Amino acid sequence: MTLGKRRERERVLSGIQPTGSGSHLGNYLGAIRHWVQMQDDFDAFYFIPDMHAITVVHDPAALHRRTRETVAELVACGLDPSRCTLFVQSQVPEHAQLAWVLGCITGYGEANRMTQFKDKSARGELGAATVGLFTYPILQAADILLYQADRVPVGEDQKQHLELTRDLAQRFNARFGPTFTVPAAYIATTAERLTDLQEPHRKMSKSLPPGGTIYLQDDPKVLTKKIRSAVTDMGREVVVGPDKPGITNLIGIHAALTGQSTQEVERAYAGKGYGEFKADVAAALVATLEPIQTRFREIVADPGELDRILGVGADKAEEVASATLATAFDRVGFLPRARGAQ
Ligand code: ATP
Ligand code: LTN
Repeated sequence: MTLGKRRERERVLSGIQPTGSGSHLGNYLGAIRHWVQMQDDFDAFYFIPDMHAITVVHDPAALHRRTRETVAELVACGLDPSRCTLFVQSQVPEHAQLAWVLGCITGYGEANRMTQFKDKSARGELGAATVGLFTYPILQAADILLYQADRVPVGEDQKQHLELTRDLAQRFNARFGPTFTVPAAYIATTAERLTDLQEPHRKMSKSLPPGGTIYLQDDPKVLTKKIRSAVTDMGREVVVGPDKPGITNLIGIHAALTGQSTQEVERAYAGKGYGEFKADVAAALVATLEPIQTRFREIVADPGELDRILGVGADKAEEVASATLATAFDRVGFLPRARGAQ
């Protein structure tokens, strides 16, 4: 919150990258669906971190297309631009400006401890590690602190970046005076961490082969086929267990899609086999995704309207971001610019 002033609703902020071949079911069940629920109870800011997307090798045409498509997916899933602030990071220049200042209070060793940098820089297919990839978490801290976010709902993989954000906020406040809200993490439970259908020990991800990943845009036939050929485990009982990662994942998906607990799903399938269970998971999936897909096709067909929505979002975002940046610049001793001088 802007220090001194109390807001009526807590502010949340989160982002989803416009990378890969579209959002997947893990993104939806683990993140997007919660963002939709949060837009009424919170002052919600959601954005597309396109500047983060260029920290690994990328194709400009694909980034351009995926940025609009990601927005269309979010709206199709239920984000309502009149109830939340929806925007694209590169359209609000304050992100890069604050990142510079935060970079100047981040220790080199501190940045060097970030495990995502180590993981991604070790993966050759993403290209040689760049300075942008190294400073990725500092830009992420700027994303969060610019909006004085109280909570940041993200998956477990982002925990370390949130801790860095909190450290930087506290350090800046201590050194230059109270400026930033120190955000609380809001980490999705591991129960909602979907795994790959073909390799159920790994998280469902945009960067694994498509057979194990359910994309929100997969057509019903593909969805059914992916579930039918999902790796299952020894035995034939539909129960959760450490020795049954494939079935456990499918039970989690079924439960999340139908709003039941995993125990309820187990009870409903007592004495029934994998075949019947998988058919029902596929049907629940199609029932959830088909309406989203129909809306997506309508929304993405009107790029002018998408750009208009993003223009409104960027204006709303910039109002908050520019006020925070002005305070931060003042605190570190930058001279304010005289506007309209002749
Ligand atoms: P990649 O799959 O290439 O690692 P990603 O799918 O994690 O990328 P992001 O844009 O980094 O995509 O994540 C968007 C949100 O979705 C994050 O909050 C992340 O924690 C969540 N998320 C990603 N994968 C899963 C998953 N398998 N299960 C649950 N939540 C997930
Ligand atoms: N690194 C995040 C995406 C991201 C983000 C943010 C999430 C960039 N900036 C600010 C929350 C808040 C990811 O890979 N999921």
